[in-house]
Amino acid sequence: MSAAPIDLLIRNARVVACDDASCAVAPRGFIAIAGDRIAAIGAGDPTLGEPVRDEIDADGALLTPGLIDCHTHLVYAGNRAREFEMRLQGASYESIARAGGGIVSTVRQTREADEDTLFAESAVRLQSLMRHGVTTVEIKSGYGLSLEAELKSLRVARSLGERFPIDVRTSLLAAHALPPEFAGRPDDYIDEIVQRILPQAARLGLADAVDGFCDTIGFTPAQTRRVFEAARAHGLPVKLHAEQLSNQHGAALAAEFGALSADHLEHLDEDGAIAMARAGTVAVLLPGAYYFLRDSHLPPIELLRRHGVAMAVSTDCNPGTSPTTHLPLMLNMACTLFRLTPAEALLGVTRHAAQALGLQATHGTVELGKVADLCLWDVDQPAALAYEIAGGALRARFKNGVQHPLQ
Ligand code: DI6
Ligand code: FE
Repeated sequence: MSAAPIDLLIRNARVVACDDASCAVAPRGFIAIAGDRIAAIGAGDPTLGEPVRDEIDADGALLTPGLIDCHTHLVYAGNRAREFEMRLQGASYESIARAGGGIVSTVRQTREADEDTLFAESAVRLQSLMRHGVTTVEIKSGYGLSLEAELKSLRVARSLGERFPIDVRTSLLAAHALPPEFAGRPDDYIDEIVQRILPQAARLGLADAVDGFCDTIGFTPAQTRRVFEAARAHGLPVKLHAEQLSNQHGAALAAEFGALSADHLEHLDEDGAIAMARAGTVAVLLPGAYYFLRDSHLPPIELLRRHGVAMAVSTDCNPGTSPTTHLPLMLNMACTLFRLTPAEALLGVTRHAAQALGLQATHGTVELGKVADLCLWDVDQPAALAYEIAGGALRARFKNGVQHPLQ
């Protein structure tokens, strides 16, 4: 037992530990928390020399790491329900985007919203994520697409992390779509990103990483490379929306820059998977977008497994292709649609999601010395977390060692 005073003792918890093949559940035991860290883990009842400030009886509930949603676009204004109706009548996502709808319609609304409104609309989604067990979230910009509006979005993301008990990691996604004022001049917009937007975001400390959308309705590999070079020059790690609608070999490009992750990957080929494996780039799978677009081109899960690429699972929370804040539902979709095992899915929202954010040293597992971000679930076995369709099994959520009500 550690010498530090214990701030919180959780008794009678069954701790879940997963490897790539399966999840193991320890017999009932305890977790002791000192400050924001896990200070002791043990079987049965603890014999503590130190005073214990607070104590909780988990009564046999499963204990997992707090969930990590490593890919969201949750700062935006408005919604795209009208576009949803158009797609139900046969319009495609690409045709709507090419006709000036899609991402650009959210850009209009996000630019018009003042900072408080943008904060309030985004806070609703953030609180919903938290109710579903999320303790760390990545939030991208990408609905501003101008210096002012990109910085506004990143500031809102940062203040969400300050106002709510959740860690927010931000990514600058200025290279998400071509803003209307740059129509026909994509390379000029890339100049704007690399000369003004990215340096400012970096200087103000508003971006933890840089992302891009490399696709036929996004940016070319050559344009993406320029964004990555600027990120590198400013000491920021990169990640990429790659191979979502077509194969642009974006995953290999991302891997060349040592990317934290390459995301979507429905059209990834074997060379891309090999490049990712070599670089330690995590594959972030987004079954919500696959489902919502009624995609039928499955990401090559078997290739990723064969080459030992770590797989994460995330909501992709965004108004156009994945309007969801239910990360546990994504576990079910990852298994049902992509045939991940429940263990792979759970790793995908814990250890591998931490890796996708570069946080694996401190987050993503229930281990001595790690940050005490934890969830207690009213289920009998780990697979039940992926089995339930949008279930509500979360009993308690702890952020930095403190339990917060699930309002
Ligand atoms: N791929 C996506 O699925 C989201 N962004 C991207 O590059 C969709 C964004 C949107 O449609 O608003
Ligand atoms: Fe996305």
